[in-house]
Parts: sequence; structure tokens; C-alpha cells
Amino acid sequence: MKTFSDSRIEKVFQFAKETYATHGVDVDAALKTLSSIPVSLHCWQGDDVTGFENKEGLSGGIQATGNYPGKARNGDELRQDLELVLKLAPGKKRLNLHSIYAETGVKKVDRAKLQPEHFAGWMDWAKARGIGLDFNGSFFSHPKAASGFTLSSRDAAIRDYWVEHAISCRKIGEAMGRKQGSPCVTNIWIPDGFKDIPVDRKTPREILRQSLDRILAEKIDSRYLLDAVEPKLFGIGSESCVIGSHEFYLAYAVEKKILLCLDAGHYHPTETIADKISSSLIFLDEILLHVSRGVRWDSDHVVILNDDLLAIAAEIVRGGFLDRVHIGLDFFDASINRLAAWTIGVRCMQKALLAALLEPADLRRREVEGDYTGRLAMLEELKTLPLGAIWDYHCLQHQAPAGPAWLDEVRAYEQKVLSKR
Ligand code: RNT
Ligand code: ZN
Repeated sequence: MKTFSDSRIEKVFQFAKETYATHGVDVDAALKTLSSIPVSLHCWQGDDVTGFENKEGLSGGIQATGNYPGKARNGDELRQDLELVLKLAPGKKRLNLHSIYAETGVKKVDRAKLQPEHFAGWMDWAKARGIGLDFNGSFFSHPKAASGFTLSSRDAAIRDYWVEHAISCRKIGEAMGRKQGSPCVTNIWIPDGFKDIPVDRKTPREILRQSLDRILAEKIDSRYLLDAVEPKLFGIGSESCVIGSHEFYLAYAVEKKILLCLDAGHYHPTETIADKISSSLIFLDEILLHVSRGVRWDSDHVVILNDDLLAIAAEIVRGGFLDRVHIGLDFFDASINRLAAWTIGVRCMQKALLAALLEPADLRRREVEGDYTGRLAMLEELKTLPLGAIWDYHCLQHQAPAGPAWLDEVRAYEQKVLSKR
């Protein structure tokens, strides 16, 4: 792939910077802010949400399709893959783990009994690289989730098991937060729901509320742990009713002062999460995002720089919410090179944030003054400003590949490492 010299990138950047200056935009300030925004990479793109417990299929209404060769089979391989992805995206990153990525050695450890020590490998690795960790309980791909119900199960033994799991995950999150010096956002997503029309939607929701109350009963210092809950509209096998719906968790998060997790694939196909950010943050201190891309359903396609993504980033920046929104990624495509999938998604997220940070303040004035004509005209003009030139320069500054050069590195790695797996 032909790439341009550093000096050319710098020259083009200077021109682009002047163009933005004519719109009153301070490009250097925008890049400084962009460098400080962490994006939490989800570990599960690396192995199609398989985890290290066993090689049983993914269940719980989520699905990774494709069988591209070379997926990571253990912690060392997954970390090795991540090392490259971290290099290929500029700026600050975090890593989001699921409990099924515990490293328990030869011993099998039940999910309900997981301890911080089972994540020591991850914690040491992250600490050495200055990366914060986020965490998730895993309430799927497990015999005790086979009925389709976990925390909202009518079976006390089943829900007790998952309550215990969630409590152990909070302890693990706390340990991560202590070690890394930034709170570990620990998320709960459960698949619970009905395939067909239920006659009692209320009781499972009451049970879920009770289970969550038990899980959150112990106060944990928010300097170390931030709890999040993730609603959903439907899943495969829970088409007619999901117990943890948007209204349920929004109300619960407000009541408990915890984080709501907005996943971009968890709503009606024409409904976007961008519009939910400002409403949520009027009532909540902080939220978590699972940036994803649903194609016709919650298909978890790789995030691309489309209108939905640009709108999400714009809402975060326009609302002044950068320190109240935890940006996490959540997609899994097994049909293409997994490192490329990760890299495309994280770089697109960062490009969207850059686009938002380069927005002229003047737009707001037009809106306040009722100049909707000018607002629309300028929004369209802005779309073709030289964002790419600023992005390339930003990559250069962070020793990340500018332009499509990252793909060469992924291909070389595929040859050298992935093809041998
Ligand atoms: C499922 C949720 C959930 C999972 C991951 C693996 O619909 O989006 O966040 O994708 O936790
Ligand atoms: Zn999600």
C-alpha cells in the first residue's frame, strides 16, 4: 500500500488546520482533547466471545457468524493480538474483559467462585501498559443459563448462583480499579426473556429487581468500581419480551445511582442511542456506551464511520459529556480478520470523536438565534472539510499508522502469527 511521507502529512495538515481556522475551530485543542479520551476495547472481538472456560458454543441470544481462521485460543494469544491492535489505534485505550476470560490454570473454577487472582495475568499486563480494565459478568454460554433465565429466574437456586457470580465480579472489578487507579466499569447484561408472548411480564421483573438489589447491597468505593446495567429490546430466543428492558434499567439506574449502558444494537432498527445520551445524563451522573452496529437486528457488526456513530460522538462532545460517558465497543465479526475488525472499529470511534471535536461553536449560535437554514447549510458544508488530513497527523503524532498503512501490519501479522494457529 502506498503511504505518504511524514513531511507530506504535516504539510497537508497545516493546510487543513487553516481551513478549520476559518470556521473558528482550534485544531490543536481538539487533538489534545482527543488524545485524552479513552476508548475501551472489548476483548471478545478476538475470539468470537468464546472465552477460555470451554469451547461450547455461544448462547444467550447473541451470535458471532463466520469462521475466519486464526482466532485466539488462550490469554497469551489474545494479549498478543491486542498488543498489535493497541499499536494501530492512536491515543488512550482501555480493555474490557468478560469473566469467561479468567485464567484459572489447569483448575476449573466455577463462575460463582471467581476471584481477582484469576485475572492477575490481565491485570499485570494492563498495568505494565498503562491500560485501565473494565469488566463484565458473563450470564450466558453456561448450563445454568440454559433455560434462558438467570437473575430473573423463578428457580431460586439458579438466581442465587448468578447473584453470587455478579457479586464476585464486583469484587474483581474493585480489585482491578484499585490496581489501576481508575474505576473499573463493571457491567451486567443478562439474556433473560421470552421467545413467545408471556402472560406475566411483571413477576420476572420483580425478581430481577430483587436479585440486583442483593448484588448491589454492598457499597463499593466509586473510585474503584462503577456498576452498569445494560438493557435490550430483544435477542434471539427472547423476541417477545426481554426482562431487562430499557425502561426497567433506566429506572433502576436512576434509583440506585449507577450507570446505564446504552448499546447501539439494542433498540428498534431506526432508533439510535445518540438521542438517549442527553436525556439519560440529566438524571444519571455517568453512563456506559456499547458502541456497536446492528444491521437489521442486533447483529454486532464492526463499527464504521456512519451517521449513527457520528451522531453518538457529536452528542457526547456537544453535551460536554466527555467525562461522564464511558465509551466501550461491543461488536464481534468472525468472518473477517479479527484484528482488522477491532482496528477498524476503534479507529472509526476515534475519527467520529475527532469530527465532533472539530465542530464549530458557531452552529450552536445559529440554533439559538433560530437560524435553522444556516444550521443545516453549515452541517452539510462541514461534512467535506479535510478531517482525514487532521486524523493522519494525529496518528503520526501517536506513532500509529496514518491512512490504510495499518492494514499492512495486520496482514504481516496474519502471515507470521495467525496462519500458524
Ligand atoms: C448482548 C450485549 C452484551 C454482549 C457482550 C458480550 O446483546 O450487547 O453486551 O454483547 O457483553
Ligand atoms: Zn452490549
